[in-house]
Amino acid sequence: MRRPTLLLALAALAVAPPALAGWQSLGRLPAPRVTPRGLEYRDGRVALDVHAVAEGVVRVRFVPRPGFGPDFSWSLVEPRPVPPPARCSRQGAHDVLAAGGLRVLVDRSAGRVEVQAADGESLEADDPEQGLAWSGQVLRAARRLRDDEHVYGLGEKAGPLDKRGWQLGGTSVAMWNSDTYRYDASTDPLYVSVPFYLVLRRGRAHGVFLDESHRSSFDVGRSSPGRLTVAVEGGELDTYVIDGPTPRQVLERYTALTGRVPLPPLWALGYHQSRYSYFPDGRLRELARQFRERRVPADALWLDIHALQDFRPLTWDRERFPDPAGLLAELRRQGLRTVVVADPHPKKQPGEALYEAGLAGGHFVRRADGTVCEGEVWPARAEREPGPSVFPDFARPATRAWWGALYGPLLETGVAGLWNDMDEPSVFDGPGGTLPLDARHDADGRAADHAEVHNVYGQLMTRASFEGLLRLRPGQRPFVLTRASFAGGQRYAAVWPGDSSSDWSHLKGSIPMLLGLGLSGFAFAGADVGGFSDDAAPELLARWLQLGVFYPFFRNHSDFGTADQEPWAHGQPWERINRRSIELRYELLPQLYTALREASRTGLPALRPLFVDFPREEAAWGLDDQFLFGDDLLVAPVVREGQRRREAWLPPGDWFDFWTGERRAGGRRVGVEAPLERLPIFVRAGAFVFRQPVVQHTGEMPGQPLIVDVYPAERSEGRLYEDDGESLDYQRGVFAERVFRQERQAGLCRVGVGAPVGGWRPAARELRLRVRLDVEPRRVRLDGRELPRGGASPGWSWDAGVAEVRLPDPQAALEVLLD
Ligand code: MIG
Repeated sequence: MRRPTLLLALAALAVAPPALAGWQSLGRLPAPRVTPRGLEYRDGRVALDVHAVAEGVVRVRFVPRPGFGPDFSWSLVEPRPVPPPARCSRQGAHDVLAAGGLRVLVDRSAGRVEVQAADGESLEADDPEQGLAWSGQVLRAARRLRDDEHVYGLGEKAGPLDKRGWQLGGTSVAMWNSDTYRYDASTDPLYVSVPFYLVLRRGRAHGVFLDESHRSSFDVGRSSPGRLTVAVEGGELDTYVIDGPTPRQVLERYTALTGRVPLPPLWALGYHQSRYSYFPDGRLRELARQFRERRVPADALWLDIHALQDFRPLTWDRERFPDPAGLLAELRRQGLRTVVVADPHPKKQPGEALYEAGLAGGHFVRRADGTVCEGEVWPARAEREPGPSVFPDFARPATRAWWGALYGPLLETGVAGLWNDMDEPSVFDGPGGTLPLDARHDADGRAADHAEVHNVYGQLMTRASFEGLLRLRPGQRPFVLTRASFAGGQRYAAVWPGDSSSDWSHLKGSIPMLLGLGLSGFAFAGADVGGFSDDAAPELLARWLQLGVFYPFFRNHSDFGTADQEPWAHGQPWERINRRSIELRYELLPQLYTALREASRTGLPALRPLFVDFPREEAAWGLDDQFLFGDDLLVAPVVREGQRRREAWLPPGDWFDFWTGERRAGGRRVGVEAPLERLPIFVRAGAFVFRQPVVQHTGEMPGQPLIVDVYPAERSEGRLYEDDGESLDYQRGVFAERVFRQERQAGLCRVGVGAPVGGWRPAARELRLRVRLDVEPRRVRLDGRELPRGGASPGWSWDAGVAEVRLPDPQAALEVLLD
């Protein structure tokens, strides 16, 4: 489903030669004003600023107007970084700004800008033929694109990981949040817009962020192979160039600017079961009973729009759910939390409290003529009393506060998390499927139209939800899932890429899509496991569950009227296979949690493409059917029906088959078995893999043994992060972080565990160090004392190449010697 003709028109405009389409280009610039932040050009026609922003970050801001409006951003974290000192000079034909390790060169006579790294490496440069140009409201930047540059990110995009295209044929994408039911690999745009990309050239990385919410497009070498053209249909061309040189550094700096995913509550990382829609209450009770009786682990059940009275947000259908509080409490006693859908379209219902309060508070988006904007969404499709909806103006702080407080009764009913859907916003009978572009928003006192607010509407709704949850449940981590968002929205909600289909192309396509989201700041994301529309065949569901184990967010969800998609829906052997997949997720939770903590601290996504860790390996640049999960696991999913074996590329170094323990030399492609029961997974040599025994839900984790698999290397280090899993105390240092080390030489292996850092300690438990060795050790010593062999704890045993050392976890430093 290709949608917007407008965008095609825009793309055509963007590539037409200036003279033909009425484009004006920047041309000669006047002498700049030099300020403490950098260079500022004004000539009564255009304004161009070249500013230092932070270490490794510069900003190039342009409007074809005499000056800039307020310096406003929908995405940046406030307060903004304090800029490093800037040195401005004139060198040959250029004005030069040197700041934070970057140099910006402005060629005044041609009106061209170039950004270089301190070592002289050219990162970004205007295309020599076309630089900055404009036509009416449309602003365009044409940049040089070199043959050896690979381009990643750009948010939620179907298609290949490298936006240069499968064969460097280029791609062209737009930023315009869209409800795209039954999309496919060629549909663009989708629900989430992130105008940020990462460029990798011969192993060196930098990033470019366009801080503008108006509709934009990115032509990555498609119309012209040597050119990357960015066009925006309003606002400013406000660009941040972010240096690496490593991909990690680019991600760290981009997320320092726009924010990072907050650490989710532990339960949100468990397995979630959803469908459109589970009802009535008895169905939920039955579902809970099935999960527990069949011993399929799960942490949350989801309620979709049939749980609401006539599809109206923030209500309950009292016939289907006469006692929601009772039901939710019953589920909770079984370790199951409940997440409820909360859409942005209350019904226009005169006399009803929500609508009246919204009207009285001036909370709804208005048409250009000042009347309240109406549109048909779900409440218009209700069987009883159908009618139009109105739309909260989430751009307005007072409206966000009002909406956030409306979740109070849901929380009192026992709801654990919120699901913001339809927040593009999707409006069935609206122009282009959304609100009119001239609809009026109130951006904290500044008048803004929907053309500006459209792309951030979902992001702002999730901000209202997240901040509302924080206020209603102080000290507890919020959980919000959203369909629409924008750069910076990673601070408020996890995302899922909407309405996929139950077919293999969508399973495969979810990998580059989620990798791209992770590279765009959205490190907490997951696609509908099993696919949304259509019926999932047994093999597809099994393989998708196996892949979903490694989605940061792991939810099985399916469309109205589709066949059952629960893990047991297809009988045996599928139920057994699917249970095993979900069990693996729970075993690996300590590892995943540590990886998400890292994402929340540095922006490094848990699910990431191999080039992030191996930027110099050419084989990694286009790989999007395998990925890294945390620092040490490499996953090569099965993406085709009937596939029982596949090839995987292993980066240089040694790798171990997760299932068989077999050592495989990397730096090449290897064949690997992929029986129906499991996906190929490899572990990096020197890894510490943190696991626990299978639990039925995260509430069962306290007191579980901590299992640490130690994969051989001469010397290596690993880190484990733990905390209470639900409160915000970790922000005040109430966590436990431990460093694990190994050293091996001539028949001796030393494993050291550091004392935990931080103010939290886990419940009493056993520590099981499982050390891989070539030969059976003669003895094992713990802090100098020899341990008995056998099943006791402390004690050790040997089985198939693994020495397992068991001891009560002292929560203090210890050392184990095996020789
Ligand atoms: O247009 O709430 O993407 O996950 O189940 C349908 C019902 C509205 C779209 C979401 C889907 C959800 C469905 N919603």
